[in-house]
Amino acid sequence: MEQNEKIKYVRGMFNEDLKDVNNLIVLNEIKVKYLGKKGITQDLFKVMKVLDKKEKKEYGFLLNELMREINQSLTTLKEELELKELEMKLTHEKIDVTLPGLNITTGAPHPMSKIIDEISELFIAMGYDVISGPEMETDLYNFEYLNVPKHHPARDMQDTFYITEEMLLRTQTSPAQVRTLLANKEKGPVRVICPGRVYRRDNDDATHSHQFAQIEGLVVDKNISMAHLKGTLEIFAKKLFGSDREIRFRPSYFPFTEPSIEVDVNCFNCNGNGCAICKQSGWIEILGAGMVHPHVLKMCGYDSEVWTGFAFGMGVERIAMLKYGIPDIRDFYTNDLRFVKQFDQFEGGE
Ligand code: 2NM
Repeated sequence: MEQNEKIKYVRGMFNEDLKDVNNLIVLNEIKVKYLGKKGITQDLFKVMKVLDKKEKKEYGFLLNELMREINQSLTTLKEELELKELEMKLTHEKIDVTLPGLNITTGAPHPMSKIIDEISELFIAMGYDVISGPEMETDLYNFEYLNVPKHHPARDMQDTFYITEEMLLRTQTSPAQVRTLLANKEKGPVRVICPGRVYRRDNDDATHSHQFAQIEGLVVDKNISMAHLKGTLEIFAKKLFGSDREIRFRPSYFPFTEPSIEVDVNCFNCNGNGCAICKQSGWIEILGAGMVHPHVLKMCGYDSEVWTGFAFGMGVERIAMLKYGIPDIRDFYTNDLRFVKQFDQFEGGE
């Protein structure tokens, strides 16, 4: 019964080996050692060939029993080890929900977008439409329709970017308003503002830029007077610079308005007493305006005996610099995120 002893021996050896198994890798090595193609149990099967019938029956029975035991032990141990490894993973990979989160950086609207939106909203609330027009314009819309005479210095090569003799970069947004008046087939009332980029041949410095933003407004209706203009701009000044603000008109000149005025707001910093911001005058210039020149209305197809209108125009950067205390116009264009980020905290109005 030498072959039966072999089975006993293998069983003993297997049980000894099993004691050292403490992970799934070693378990698999043991599995290959005993059950693999060249494994120990294969050798035990080879013995069958040389046995007689009676021996074969007894040996086969014992061998089957061993195989069952080995399979059973390996399966049980595998399940135990898998469970142990899962538990290890769960304790080690636990998520600490008290750890601080990652910083998510968010964008902030550019101060120019903020102020343009705020100003637009306040005119929209008064019933204005917001219009836009091309930045590349013709001499006709930019100058001729606006009553800017042929030899006015603004038309000079020194002051305007010409593309050809006829085409130019608009020097104000008014040509868009001219287009609105011309397109109004019924020649009915018009109430629009036009925010947009304009271009002038200036040398850039802290207060000048060859490209800047303007917001111009235009109201045309029957019986529109300077009083409407003053009331409108007062609402604008109070909304943007605080409810204590007052405005004053000073006479001025624009070819497209008659009379023409400059508009000042009393200083929001010193309340009109005099400080560095208002240069000790108590007043700050915020825009130009006037009653639309009858000739401009006529050229656009309006009977100037029936229709009158007011118009105004402001430089947006200048307004934003005053409101936010920005010292240099170039800060708007250099895209320093530290600059832009500061305006996250500002909310429009009072
Ligand atoms: C200003 C000052 C005064 C103005 C005039 C017009 C138009 F198209 F109706 F004639 N739009 N804007 C105007 C008037 C602009 O900017 C300082």
